[in-house]
Amino acid sequence: MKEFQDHLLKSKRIVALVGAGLSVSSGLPTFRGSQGLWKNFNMIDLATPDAFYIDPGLVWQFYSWRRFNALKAKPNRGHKTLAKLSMEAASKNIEFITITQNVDGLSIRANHSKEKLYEIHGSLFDLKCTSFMCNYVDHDNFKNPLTKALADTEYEYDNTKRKRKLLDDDLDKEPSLSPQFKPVKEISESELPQCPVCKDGSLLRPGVVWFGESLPLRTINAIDNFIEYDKVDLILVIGTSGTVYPANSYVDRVKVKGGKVAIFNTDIEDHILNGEEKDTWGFKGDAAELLPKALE
Ligand code: BJW
Repeated sequence: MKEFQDHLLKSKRIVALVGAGLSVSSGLPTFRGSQGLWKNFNMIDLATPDAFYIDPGLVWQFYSWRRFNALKAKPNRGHKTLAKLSMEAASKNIEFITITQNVDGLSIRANHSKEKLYEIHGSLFDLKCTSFMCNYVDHDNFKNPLTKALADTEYEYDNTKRKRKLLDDDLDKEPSLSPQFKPVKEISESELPQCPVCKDGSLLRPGVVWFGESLPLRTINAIDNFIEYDKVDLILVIGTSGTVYPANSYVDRVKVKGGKVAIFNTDIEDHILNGEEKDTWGFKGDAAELLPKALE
């Protein structure tokens, strides 16, 4: 930790690369691993453009459930530490950005600087039109439920005990994973969110990036500029398995230019923990606990 913190103090350009592990102590599940979302559901059936085309009612129930859980969750100390850094960086003469793969909106709710936050996989709270002819996007839509048909879905697959926990105010204190998603009913297209500007009544879809889709170009360009413009001294890799491209490419791009890496994860390979990976520190544990200790 001491060696890492010495480097942190000298670092002038820093990137935080964030994944689902950061929100675990807020009560949200990861994707992979034994408790992960993709262990229980086939991602092809839920998180691809084809899935939405085949069964938009199923996909909307999944995302309605995710929106509900994210709205009930609260930012944890890890989100707050990064948010604080984003706000104080300029006064410390540091250039700092957070690249988050998370769509849960918790970084923004922790008061992370919007300018310095790149939500590369979109947001559960943006809705966008499915028509190629239409650019309509409804940003920051926190309505819950989005339509009458989606109203009771989150309750039907929530057991009473868990429902009480979700509505409690102390998710920060009690890490617990969200209940399982079970689609409960068939919902027709006319009962789903509709584009208000399209005359042909196109559906709105969740504003997230599904497999096989391009990431928002402006966001990707801004990140590329930050990484390529000058050497990044340090990349903090927080709660991500690094399975998904292009997020997983940023670490190597920083390393190639001489930057150092600090990993915060509950699961870290031994050779990293033993200090055998060049220019890489590994801190094993809950990111919400580790980040305040390491960065404040
Ligand atoms: C803790 C913790 C605690 C637990 N504290 N840590 C073949 C076919 C089609 C596509 C491809 C293909 N091969 C490659 C591709 C590309 C594809 C890809 O990478 N696929 C791989 C799976 C192989 N990528 C894409 O398709 C992307 N698009 C693209 O590449 O377009 C080209 C392009 C690039 C650049 C510019 C322009 C164009 C799109 C990827 C979209 C990913 N979407 C999802 C779903 C988002 C919507 C939703 O949320 O439903 O994003 S998938 C899912 O994975 C989600 C996550 O953001 C992402 C990353 O997951 P993450 O965050 O790492 O979570 P986990 O669960 O994997 O890991 C959690 C970690 O936390 C673990 O390490 C735990 O140990 C740890 N942990 N508790 C700290 N308390």
